[in-house]
Amino acid sequence: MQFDFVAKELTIKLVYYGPALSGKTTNLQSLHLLVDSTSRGRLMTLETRDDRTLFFDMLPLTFRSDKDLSLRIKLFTVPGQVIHGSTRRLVLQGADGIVFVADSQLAETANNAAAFLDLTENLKANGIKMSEMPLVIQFNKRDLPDVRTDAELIALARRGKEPVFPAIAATGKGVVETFMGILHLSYSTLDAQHKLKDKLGLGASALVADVAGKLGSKVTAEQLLGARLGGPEILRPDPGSAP
Ligand SMILES: Nc1nc2c(ncn2[C@@H]2O[C@H](COP(=O)(O)OP(=O)(O)OP(=O)(O)O)[C@@H](O)[C@H]2O)c(=O)[nH]1
Ligand SMILES: [Mg+2]
Repeated sequence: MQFDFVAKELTIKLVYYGPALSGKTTNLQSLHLLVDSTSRGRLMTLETRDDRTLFFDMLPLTFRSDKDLSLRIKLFTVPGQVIHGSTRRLVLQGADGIVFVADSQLAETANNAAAFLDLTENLKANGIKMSEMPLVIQFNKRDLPDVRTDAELIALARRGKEPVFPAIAATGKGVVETFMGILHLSYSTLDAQHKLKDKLGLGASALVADVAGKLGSKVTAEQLLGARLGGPEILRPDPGSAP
């Protein structure tokens, strides 16, 4: 997090992490299409010829709240391919929250688990405990055959404390819900550490309602956050529920 007192500008960094081809870049592309041009910056991508992320993608979003506060959200993706481990560690630095994009296909279960372990290790290498990092899990590619069942995902969501969101990033389904989930959790965590509500006059729920409105969402912030599987409330994450 960075806060510029003169400009009243708060910058939050959120990172989309997960195995290769799970749909991290697609999440950012879908958000880029949804956000109107006054709030979004250029989506920067650096890919190989076959569309694999080489370094990272970055999408900057800017929202001005009615409290005259400017909120900049920088969304990053990491490259999922196993060989890019050190790049993932670099991109993770300074993250205020993480979306773990898991691939729902049964055949990808082991790759999800390996990427989750890789995330834990990279956070540790950066001196951060998994339990201290706001984290939401997205199960993407719900449209494909041979995927983990809804019941299985609900059971997994109930076992862990991380909010779990289903998605079809390719059509945009669940993308805003996931984004709101991590924004709410990250801002709540920053608020608890830095008393942002007292200092800036803006709490997590008001922030999410504001951003949802500016995203042109037809449903309320509560409905977006309520799209998580298996639980009514967003809680602080605990470690130990690898997807
Ligand atoms: N069927 C289906 N395909 C999807 C979905 N989301 C993404 N894809 C496809 O999956 C492929 C990989 O998506 P990317 O977004 O490039 O994956 P990535 O996680 O950024 O991959 P790396 O950059 O290699 O880590 C692309 O062909 C996408 O179109 C989805 O919800 N359903
Ligand atoms: Mg990518």
